[in-house]
Amino acid sequence: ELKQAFTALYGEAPSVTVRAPGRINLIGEHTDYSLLPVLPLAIPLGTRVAAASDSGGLVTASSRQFQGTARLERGGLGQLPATPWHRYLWGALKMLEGRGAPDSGARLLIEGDLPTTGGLSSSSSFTMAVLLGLSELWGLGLSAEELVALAIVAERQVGVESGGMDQTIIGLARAGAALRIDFEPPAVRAVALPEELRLVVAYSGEQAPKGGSARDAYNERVVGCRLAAALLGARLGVEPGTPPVLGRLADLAGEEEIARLPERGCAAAVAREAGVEVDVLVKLTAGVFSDAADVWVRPAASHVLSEARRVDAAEQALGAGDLAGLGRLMDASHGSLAEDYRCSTPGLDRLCQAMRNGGALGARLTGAGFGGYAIAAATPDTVEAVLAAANQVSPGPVFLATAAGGMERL
Ligand code: NG1
Repeated sequence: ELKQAFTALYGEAPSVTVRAPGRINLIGEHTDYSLLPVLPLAIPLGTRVAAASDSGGLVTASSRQFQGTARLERGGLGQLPATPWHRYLWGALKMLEGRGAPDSGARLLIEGDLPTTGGLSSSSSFTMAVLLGLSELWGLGLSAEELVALAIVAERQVGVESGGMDQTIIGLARAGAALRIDFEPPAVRAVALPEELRLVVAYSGEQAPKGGSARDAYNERVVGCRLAAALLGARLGVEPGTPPVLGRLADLAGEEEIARLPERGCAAAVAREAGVEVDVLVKLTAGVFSDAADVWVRPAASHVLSEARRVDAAEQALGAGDLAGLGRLMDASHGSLAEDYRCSTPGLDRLCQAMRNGGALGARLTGAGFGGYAIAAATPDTVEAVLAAANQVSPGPVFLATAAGGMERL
């Protein structure tokens, strides 16, 4: 069907088609950019790209879901385009500058069935699908790992200083399993999901657009983690990295040190106290965060370091088939995200509570939060009641997730 639509649009058949999944994250939220572990799984919804070559370095892209045809010259990409979805194409093309024949262009048709309202990784699915499609089309021979690395920077150039969870799970997912992802040193391992585990996914009704307010709220959290890492590094006498990351201190910072962090602080003051250049705290891939803006510091460290321990515990619970234990960890994760990380919303809280009341073992927001989606763990006995409870408060979609494979050429 995608090939037919492509042929109808461009008057020739595509030479390459690829797909990239979306994802939910079981646990390990807002830990990736502190280089601490995550435990996501790919879902069957995703993005498909059909592609054929064009000459002169022109890349044309159309979609039936997204309005407005994109026309980008590889030789003159210029500034960030105005249309939100064109930006991710632009980000991908920037990463391919200097690769392949300079005059290779492309015609693309991009189709997705992944909701773009936030939380299911539609932006990374899109970026990964475009990068894989172009790599195959232009014979660049990039490996999945290389595409993951390119996609991470591509999205940061669009403005969200994200970690690497989404791109990694989309690139490397295994069907039927979640993936425990570590970032330092980089490692992935498949974590089998107990046969009786059911995962309910439900929309809160609140959009979390990564092109606007959610982007700023996200970057503010990234800077808060850097400030906490810089202060802890200075106080513990440990080099926290450039930029400073909490992952370097995770085994060293005890409750007492975390409790002594300031509730809030600005980068200028933290740089003075920690004896670091203010740039390492505020410089983002796209732009600079204000060094005078006060952000949450202690609660950020408290969430991130406790969430990393919950990832370890959740992996163990899955291995032991302890679904009740997994559920308790999911509830604790949501509580920490809501109270300390302040990235939940009334809609997400209500949805999680409704699913717990409906019999879920546990429920939490998934992805960055600020709106978007929540997930709940259930058993075959309770799943119908949890779905019904979700449907009572969610405007939809509400669906059951299965663990899909990673991106592929079709
Ligand atoms: P969402 O907003 O669900 O795509 C974002 C980041 C992740 C991770 C989570 C929070 C992007 C592309 N992804 O996910 O890296 O930090 O938030 O755990 O921004």
